Amino acid sequence: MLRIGLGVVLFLGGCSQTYKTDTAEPGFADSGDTANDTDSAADTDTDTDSDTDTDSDTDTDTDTDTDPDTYTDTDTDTDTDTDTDTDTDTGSGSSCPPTGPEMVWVVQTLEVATATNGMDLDGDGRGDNVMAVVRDTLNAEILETFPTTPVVLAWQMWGIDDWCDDPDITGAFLSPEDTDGDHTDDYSGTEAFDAGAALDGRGHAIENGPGSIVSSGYQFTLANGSFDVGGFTLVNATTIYIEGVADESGNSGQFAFGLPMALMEEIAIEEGYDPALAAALADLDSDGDGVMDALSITFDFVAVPATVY
Ligand SMILES: [Ca+2]
Ligand SMILES: [Ca+2]
Ligand SMILES: [Ca+2]
Ligand SMILES: [Ca+2]
Repeated sequence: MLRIGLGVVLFLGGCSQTYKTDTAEPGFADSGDTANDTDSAADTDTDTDSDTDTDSDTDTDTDTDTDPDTYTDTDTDTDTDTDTDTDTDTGSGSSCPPTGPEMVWVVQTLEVATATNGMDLDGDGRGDNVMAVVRDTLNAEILETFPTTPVVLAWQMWGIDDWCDDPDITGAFLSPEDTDGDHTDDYSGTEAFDAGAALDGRGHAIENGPGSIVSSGYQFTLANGSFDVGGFTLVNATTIYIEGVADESGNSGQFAFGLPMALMEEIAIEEGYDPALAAALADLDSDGDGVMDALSITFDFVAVPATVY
């Protein structure tokens, strides 16, 4: 999977990837090194502690602590630890909702990201978002069309065993319809949208892609997708990358892809621009032939819980 090119991974969530199963202070991941150990005792345990350790490291941890170690609540284990334990031993952190293997959110705000805030689509380590040159125009069109079209943009994720870290999840964009003719309740958190034949018998999007959650941030790649944005249907010439942070209260992140140059030439003509502009702006080579043929675009989005049927 071509995630190498994806630049900065969002780490907006707070969950540690470190889990402990062996001997140490409860709730602290022990790195086995002595970097944070400020007491005089030798560090004799062998786990992966990264906290600031001020006690003696010869105590015995008798609990079996397998939850993420960055929550802030009460330590419920019983051992001979004398340091200050600030993690949770009950696995009920706020940034990693423990329930539900699947969720749907409806996009409430969508805008083209700023020129300096693009995702890296070509793997050169720099963000790609050439369409930011028409950002103001596109964002104004999105604002205009969002309240008037019955079609909404929804994001679905399933197969989630652990909302902090799960190497194998599935996700999809959907373009379901708001059938009640009332957009004012679309972002209530409980609105249901009609996705029709886009869903399989289990209610999952038929066109989907693989993803993962690392430290509470999710990442996906989709081979295909289309987005009704600003009165145009945008299709992808490259893989679509999505990353963000999601929980039971909301979902925010970015997605990016390359727009086919030919499509952008058509849109330029429709909008009264010189189609040569599209070629001049093309910054991605989707087929590897050495000729730029696609225009990068990165969107920022914020979504709220919803359902699809
Ligand atoms: Ca790049
Ligand atoms: Ca999974
Ligand atoms: Ca509605
Ligand atoms: Ca090319």
